[in-house]
Amino acid sequence: MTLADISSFEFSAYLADARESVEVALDTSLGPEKPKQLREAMRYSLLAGGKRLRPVLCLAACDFVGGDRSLALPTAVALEMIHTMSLIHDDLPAMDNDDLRRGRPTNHKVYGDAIAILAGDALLTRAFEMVSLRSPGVPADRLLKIVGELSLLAGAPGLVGGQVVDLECEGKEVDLKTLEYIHLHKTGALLKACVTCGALIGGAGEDILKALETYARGIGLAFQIIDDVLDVTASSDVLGKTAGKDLIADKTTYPKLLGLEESRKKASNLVEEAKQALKPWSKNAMPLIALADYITSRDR
Ligand code: GRG
Repeated sequence: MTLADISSFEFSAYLADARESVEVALDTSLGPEKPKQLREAMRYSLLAGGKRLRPVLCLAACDFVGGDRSLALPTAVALEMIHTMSLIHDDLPAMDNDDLRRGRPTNHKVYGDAIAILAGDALLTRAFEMVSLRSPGVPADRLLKIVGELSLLAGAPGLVGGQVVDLECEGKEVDLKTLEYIHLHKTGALLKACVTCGALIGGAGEDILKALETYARGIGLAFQIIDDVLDVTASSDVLGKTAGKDLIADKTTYPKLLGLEESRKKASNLVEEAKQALKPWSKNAMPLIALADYITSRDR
């Protein structure tokens, strides 16, 4: 990629456009669920804003392989549903016990623990409905692969496994290897699924999928390192969630093990490695490259 390519690519316009289509699709993804309380609890968290990084990554991966982005929207919505349900459950008293998320009281603070758990469950199952029943125009074999990806990312090999190790490690000495395991599962697995699913919908071949896996590993780990850094350096107002939580919960983080500067350096090196993986396709990769940079430059 030349410097002219980089400067002519309008990342903020790209991001705004992708986010707008995601917001519309999220809004229409929830029908008139009954009972009303469940519907409200699902909408409360799903439509509470957030950076929408995961669905945007899915769309960008579809763009990257020359796919039709509109076909990837239901899957992008599914990925944001899984992310949102994981936040609802993570905030529960039995887990991270938090009362602020996306700048508002957490789901269980508004609807109670039982409804929050069930709203999370309903979003998780709705995610699979979005892919299997609400993705017109996508060949069935691609949808089946995506259902497989989502199953792996959400369950024991992904989010749930990472969360359990994270909970087990609270208040204990944790080495870098274990910390990396937690982050790659709790956070990295979802980001990997976003790019893999977007690329699968666009009809990516094995070589591109392999390169995207390397890209996703880099941005996934970098994203969580920056999350740890922001937990120390940013305010709750800017983050929209409780700052300083890792220290309170006695969690091992990258800043705790490496210090702030080294953590930032590590994140930046990982992002460089991620971008490097896409070099053979650099012209089409501008949105994914810009998203990788956004991960380290973000302030919330
Ligand atoms: C998926 C079945 C299933 C269960 C979930 C609770 C749990 C198991 C896992 C916890 C996963 C978790 C909360 C990881 C943290 C990831 C993270 C850094 C989230 C913050 O993401 P942002 O900053 O948030 O992108 P916004 O609000 O912008 O979307």
